[in-house]
Amino acid sequence: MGDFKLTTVEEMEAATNRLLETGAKVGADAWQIRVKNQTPHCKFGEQGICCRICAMGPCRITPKAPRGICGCDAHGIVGRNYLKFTAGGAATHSDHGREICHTLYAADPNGAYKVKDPDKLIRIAKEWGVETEGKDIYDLAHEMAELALMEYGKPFGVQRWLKRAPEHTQKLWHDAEIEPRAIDREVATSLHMTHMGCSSKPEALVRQSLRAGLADGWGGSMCGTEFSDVLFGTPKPIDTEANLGVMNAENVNIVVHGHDPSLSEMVCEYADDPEMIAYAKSMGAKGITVSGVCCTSNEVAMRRGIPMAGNFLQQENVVLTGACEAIVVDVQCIFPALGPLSKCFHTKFITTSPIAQMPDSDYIRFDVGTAAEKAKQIVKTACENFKNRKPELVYIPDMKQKATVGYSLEALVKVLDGVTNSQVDVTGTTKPLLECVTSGVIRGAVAMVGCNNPKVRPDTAHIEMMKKLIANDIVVVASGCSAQAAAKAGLMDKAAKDLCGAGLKRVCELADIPPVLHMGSCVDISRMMILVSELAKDSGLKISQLPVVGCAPEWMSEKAVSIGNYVVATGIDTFLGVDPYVSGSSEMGEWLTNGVRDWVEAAYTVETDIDKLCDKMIERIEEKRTAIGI
Ligand code: XCC
Ligand code: SF4
Repeated sequence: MGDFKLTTVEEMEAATNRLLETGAKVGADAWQIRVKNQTPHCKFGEQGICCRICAMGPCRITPKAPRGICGCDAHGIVGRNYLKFTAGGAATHSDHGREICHTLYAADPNGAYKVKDPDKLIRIAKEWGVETEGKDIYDLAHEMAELALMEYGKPFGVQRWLKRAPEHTQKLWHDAEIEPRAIDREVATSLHMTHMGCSSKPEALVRQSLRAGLADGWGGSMCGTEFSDVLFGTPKPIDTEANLGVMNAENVNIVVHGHDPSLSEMVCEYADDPEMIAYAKSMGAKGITVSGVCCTSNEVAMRRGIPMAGNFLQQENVVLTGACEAIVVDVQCIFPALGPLSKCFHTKFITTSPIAQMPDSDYIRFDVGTAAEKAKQIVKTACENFKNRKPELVYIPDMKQKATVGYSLEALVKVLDGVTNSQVDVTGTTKPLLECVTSGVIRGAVAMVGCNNPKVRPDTAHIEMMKKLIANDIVVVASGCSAQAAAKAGLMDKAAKDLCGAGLKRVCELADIPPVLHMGSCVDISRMMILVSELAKDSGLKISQLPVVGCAPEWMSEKAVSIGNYVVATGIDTFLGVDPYVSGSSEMGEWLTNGVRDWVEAAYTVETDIDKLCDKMIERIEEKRTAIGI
């Protein structure tokens, strides 16, 4: 086994506790403290049976008051809340995708944003029936960006990307009337349906939840992923490191946090600039270290090998090291707590997006036109802040793991090519992977995604489940904060193959991959949707027949529910470790865990006991294998 050893959750917790001691010294608040203040949570909220969508309320459902003032029952209230939750997530992912389309529209061979993967752009253009012959690549980029932007508001027709799904899946969507039309329309329709006096029938609300989810995964998120690849390059396997130890006490530390790579790409660019490095040195530092938190981190890790400082519930920890000169954020999953927290240290909390403005931050508004200049300003500000560090407060836990990341679908197909006996005929398809699955060398795959949530001991569910899955020869593809949990623990180190069953271990050796594959940020779950689509097409099976399931054991955001809905709607059984506020309605529970199966051949399982959740997934994978006779 060599020297390889996973980092345990206990070790990570010990490091966090040491950082919280620093926090206590400077009077800092922390989520660990706030959770206590918020416990117990409101029971009505937890069960989803509180309604405040009109000013006759708020209404709460109790045995004595089974209906709100308008007469809506628990099922209607829970259903509307669930759809609103989904719409919030779909809007958020899709708006991120829209920003990327605008960045593509501004791409310029002499400007800050270039087309780094012209081949991919041409491939998508052909897919969309756009003439590419003899066209300047930037003209094509602008034309494609405009077409993509039209997908958000076109009056007629359904999403262009749906054509990527197997015909069977497209037919299911059509028959169930859940094909997403314009992306923004599905969000608006959802909010229309949940207005006072519109839908209160669970079936209708669940149907629209799936549709709004699909507008995200097969619409806005897919735009985000595909055009980010065009702009910044399609990820390829690359080595990096993960956990707080990637921060460097002698360097200027800039932490990028959020989701949109447009900003972080530029910050990384300038942090690498010799002029900036010299500037950092003139301030007494040895150099500049950029590291990341959350999905922005995943984006720049996948494309540049920028190390990952941590995931969602570690965002305060990076400031608590006392060695963070600037935490630069764009959008989503950013704790407002970073404002007051950064004031306890020398850290500059730099917000950059009109979408995510927060008190106690320095707002350096970032836009595509001024990207280069603003990124430079941010890096300079961080360098100048180095001298304000309080050395007595600096403590960076000596904790990091190696990780190989960057498994886009394109990269995955390529590396797995090496695993087959018949490599010549199957190049460029998922057949090698299918071969491993049908022969039983790999039993199946789990897509592990989503956040941290204090309701689950942070990272434990992600890490423990992954360990068990790979030991059972089930390959894991991961994204978002789940991927970072894996990387921090060491599960994305190729040496982690030693924790696998014999079959998966052999595959890891042959393909030279880790057993947990980093597929990117949360919008990149669209990559997973394309992967299963390709697997279905190449095998002649339905997506729902593949021994593949999805899992979000520690999820917390609206985006995660939107994702869950499109993963289920794509035909993949999805396992949740946190209840989506539906326990107050037996009908909603029944629709989500069973009823939707009639439309899309998949459904949810909610199980808060993590051991059981994992066993249920393994069971489901084995059931699917038996059903197709492999
Ligand atoms: Fe946010 Fe994407 Fe969740 Fe992590 S996993 S906490 S949504 S950063 Ni998306
Ligand atoms: Fe109460 Fe009905 Fe208004 Fe909701 S919509 S707050 S249940 S009266």
